[in-house]
Amino acid sequence: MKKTVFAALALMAAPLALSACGSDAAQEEQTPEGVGLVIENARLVMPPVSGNPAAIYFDMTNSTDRKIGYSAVSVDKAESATLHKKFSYDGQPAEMAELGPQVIKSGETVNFKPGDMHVMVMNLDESVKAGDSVEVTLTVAGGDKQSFAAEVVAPGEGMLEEE
Ligand SMILES: [Cu+2]
Repeated sequence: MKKTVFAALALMAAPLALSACGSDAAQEEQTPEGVGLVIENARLVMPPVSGNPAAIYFDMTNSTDRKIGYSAVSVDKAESATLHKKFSYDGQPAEMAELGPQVIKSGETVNFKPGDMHVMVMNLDESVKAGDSVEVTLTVAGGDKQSFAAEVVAPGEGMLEEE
């Protein structure tokens, strides 16, 4: 039913429909029912070497009028996952460390991105392949949870510059 309506609208507004055509499903906003964190561009980058950790990157915006603390993350089909950050100092090789509790302010956007914050994924199930999606769950202060889907991409496709 939805598709029929969309097709009819597209016919009436052909020039507009052209620009909307290119939108990739993975780029669409995932509006959570959860705690008011809006997650975009979530992707899990497979490790170049099987058995190594995978990394998840995403952009997260606090759409509420209060700050939100978060401290833990889990990923289905993985043994464990942690919030990580890559640090680099002048002239030193970059190092990663696990992050303690984090706070995202009202209206703030935090970018989990290569070379910076990421979710480190240990022992991802071998059945997971590029094109799949995995469910990522953040636990926020107070114990509420926020889940979102991350698209699985091959090594190199997610601007991987670590591991
Ligand atoms: Cu890491």
